[in-house]
Amino acid sequence: MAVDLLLGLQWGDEGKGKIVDVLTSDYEIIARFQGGPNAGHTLEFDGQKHVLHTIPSGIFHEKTINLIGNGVVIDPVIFKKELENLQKHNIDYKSKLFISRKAHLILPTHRLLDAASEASKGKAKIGSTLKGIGPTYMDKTGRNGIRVGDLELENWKDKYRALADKHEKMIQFYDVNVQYNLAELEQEFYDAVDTLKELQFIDSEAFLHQAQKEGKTILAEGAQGSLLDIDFGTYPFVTSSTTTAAGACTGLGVAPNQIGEAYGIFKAYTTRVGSGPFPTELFDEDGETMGRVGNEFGATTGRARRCGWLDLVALKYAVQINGITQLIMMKGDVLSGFEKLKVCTAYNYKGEKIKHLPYNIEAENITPVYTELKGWAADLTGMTKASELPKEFNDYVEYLEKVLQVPIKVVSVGPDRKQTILR
Ligand code: 2SA
Ligand code: MG
Repeated sequence: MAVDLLLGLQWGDEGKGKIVDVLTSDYEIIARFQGGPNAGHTLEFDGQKHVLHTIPSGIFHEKTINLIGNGVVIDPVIFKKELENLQKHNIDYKSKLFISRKAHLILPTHRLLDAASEASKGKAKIGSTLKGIGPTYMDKTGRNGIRVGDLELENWKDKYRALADKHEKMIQFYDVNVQYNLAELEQEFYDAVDTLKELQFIDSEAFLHQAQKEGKTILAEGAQGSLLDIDFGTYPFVTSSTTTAAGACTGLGVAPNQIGEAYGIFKAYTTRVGSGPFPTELFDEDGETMGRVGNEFGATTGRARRCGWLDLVALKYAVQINGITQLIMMKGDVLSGFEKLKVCTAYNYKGEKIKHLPYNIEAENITPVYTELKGWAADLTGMTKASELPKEFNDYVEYLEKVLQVPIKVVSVGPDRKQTILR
């Protein structure tokens, strides 16, 4: 059985958590392949809201197996809190949550290094989530990291000590004001590691190969979005992992020819949290309306998200890099009430009209070229069938399909599982 992918195509927060949750009844295994607790996947059902950071979004389904792959970075402290929340809701996670031995651990000092690095950059800061993501992936590629499998060794604390001591020197080197009490943080970390060790650590690539052989259905769940990819995103304002389709291969051990459907998920407009270029960003009432109606606040840090019109140039780029086969459009309901909708179909770049994402998309070089479409007034949030959707909404969707050359199979009109319409 091929492995299907679900990927965010913008700057994250497209609504992946909700869609994985909706799709999970079709899959036996959900696997996260990159990122860590910088992600915030929000799920709403039965009048309750849950936010997951490291745990795959299939955890609320009774029979679904959830795998945290080798490409993920895990902070035991945050992970423990996620488990406690599951416990509160009587989710029996022990039998259906597996962790790759090759996944790397986020240490308390990685978080401190993240803060020190950001503080040292001043105005040029990345706007990271301060979860230690960058420093942990640096230690991974620098071949210094501590992996989940190391926790099974007698002497893992020696390894930990050596790395944490080195980190402390690095924090001093940054020469910025980062306050901390390492003894306290370490106690919390050790406690959380004990909880983590109650879970099943596995050789996850072997597990997945076996599952594929047995014909099990597998969905790889992406975190963040394509424009935050370490290679293809708006570098350096990106995260430190491969958020695009290739990341599922390196983050799970799935061969490229074993990828099946690639579902691409995007919002009907664009948002971004943190620093970095954003050509279609709005600073007016329209942007303010999107933020307010769309409740655009980070699920992990609570930060207000920047909002703007849909950028089809950037979206097309993401569709191509990921080989997207089906699109899912989120938050169409937020655009209800706009008389006119704009979509960016080209850029004016250094005096020239271009239709691709250039090396440098800083605001001083680029102005978006917009196409205007008619808006719709109707409230979509109570709709459950494609036949109920207004004509202007369908025109909007069909216009996007024409530009992107990929069908939009699902539209979401609200946060609840039920507010999902198949086309
Ligand atoms: P990091 O922490 O090193 O990965 O940050 C680097 C950049 O990546 C952005 N980033 C994100 N953007 C949107 N959503 C993310 N997750 C949370 C959520 C965000 C939150 O799902 O709501 O709660 O604020 C996410 N994670 C990383 C980040 O803003 C930096 O620009
Ligand atoms: Mg999110």
